[in-house]
Amino acid sequence: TVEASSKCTKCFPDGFLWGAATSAYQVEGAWNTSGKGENIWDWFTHTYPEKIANGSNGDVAADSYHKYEEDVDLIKNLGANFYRFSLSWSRILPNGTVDQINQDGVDYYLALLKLLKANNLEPVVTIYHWDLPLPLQELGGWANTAISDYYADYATLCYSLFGEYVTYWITLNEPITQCYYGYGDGTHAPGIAESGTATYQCAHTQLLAHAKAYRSYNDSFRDTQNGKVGIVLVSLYYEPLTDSEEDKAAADRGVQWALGLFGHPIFVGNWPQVVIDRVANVSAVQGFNESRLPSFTDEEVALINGTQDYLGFNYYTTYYGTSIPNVDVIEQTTISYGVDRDVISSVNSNWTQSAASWLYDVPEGFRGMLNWAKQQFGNPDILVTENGWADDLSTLNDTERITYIQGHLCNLLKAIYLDEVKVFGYTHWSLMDNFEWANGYTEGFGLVAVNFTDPDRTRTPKNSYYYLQDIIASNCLSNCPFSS
Ligand code: PNW
Repeated sequence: TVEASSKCTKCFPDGFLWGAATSAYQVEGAWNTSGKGENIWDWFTHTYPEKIANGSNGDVAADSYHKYEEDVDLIKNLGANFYRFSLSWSRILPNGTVDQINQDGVDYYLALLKLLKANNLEPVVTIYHWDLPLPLQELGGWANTAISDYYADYATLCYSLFGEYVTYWITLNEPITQCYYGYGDGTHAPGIAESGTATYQCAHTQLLAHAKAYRSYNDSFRDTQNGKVGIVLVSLYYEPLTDSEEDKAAADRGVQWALGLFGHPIFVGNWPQVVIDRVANVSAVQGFNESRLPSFTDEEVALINGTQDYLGFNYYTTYYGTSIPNVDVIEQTTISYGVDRDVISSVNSNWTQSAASWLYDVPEGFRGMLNWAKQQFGNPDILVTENGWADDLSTLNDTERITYIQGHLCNLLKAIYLDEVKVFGYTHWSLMDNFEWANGYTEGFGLVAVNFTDPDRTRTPKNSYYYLQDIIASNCLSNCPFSS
């Protein structure tokens, strides 16, 4: 009946913000033109094409360097309030350092920012989305704490060049993903596979980098620019495999080793205690003199703590967690993040799997994860900065993505109204199909399809684009039954 269906329509709070996201390496292309320097993804894809599906790369990608006007039109027509995109460090600073600025790169971002402003769209600007300038990798990249100072210099330059246009800054995108895939299993640039050591060193440096950039904004820009600075964190959510206390603890460790690893130092102070204790104990068993987890000095704990105006929060999927059988035997010889963490993941055969092998449609996990962040991090203001679904590139009738969006937005509404999680906006990943890192162009997260064999990189909205357009226009979601 009409009454029943209107009861099942729920609206988002007034002023709720809607947007869609991309990142520089994944969409811009123009990898070596207009003065851009080489970054680790240029180097990684060119040097190890066998590590990327079909040997592809981001040399041209969606060609957003040349087609940003169309991208802005797509955001505008979606009805969104904002566009989340990232700055390419090596496009602005070809060597990674502030002694040489590439004016063409600066002009590109100024043009994009001015066009957004002219269209009444807010930029949500990610300063760093995994594309470290190659000269800084040659110094050790994120395994070297000195990189945190180069990053802070770069971020400070971004505030001074672009800050008059920017309300929402994001310092770093998903440090756990870069530190794990880039320094832990080596499937992402820079291809280092030392998860028991380099992953933690990378995390340590990225936290220092974030904190220094946040402090720089506070000290020199906040008074005049009045923006907000946050970090984007992600984790797989874990449900305990059974009701046992052991499985509950395992599920919690699964989240602590990702969301907790970065959120705890920022929102609470220092690493999560379970991470400190376990890495120290396992390191000792293995014969190390010190924990493989780098420690923070008291000054560094204080430097990092409180460096957030909001939490940028990405959620994709959920697994079941249980601990590793005989972990006490395995840990004697295996030096790894996975053994330190002590979680085995599994899935429910009822969950729909996407074209990305790791991504299942588990919408309740979104609500669970938001509550985890609320509870552990003192109920922060949250901007959902990514949430999305992968299918194969030719699917314009993307019913699975529509189902995914509907389920996740319904759980977001429950988190807002039933659980009082303070979420003020939602960003879909991605605005358009793009270079999906090691999976290249074999799967698409876009609301808009891009024809990657067409030199013009023609963009075509999928059905999900129009579905989300309707939700944004009404600020309401249908078919989401709950009462409060
Ligand atoms: C994010 N996980 O990465 C990145 O921010 C994007 O650049 C990327 O294209 C997008 O999600 C889709 O992969 C993630 O295992 C990688 O939960 C892995 C996970 C989550 C996000």
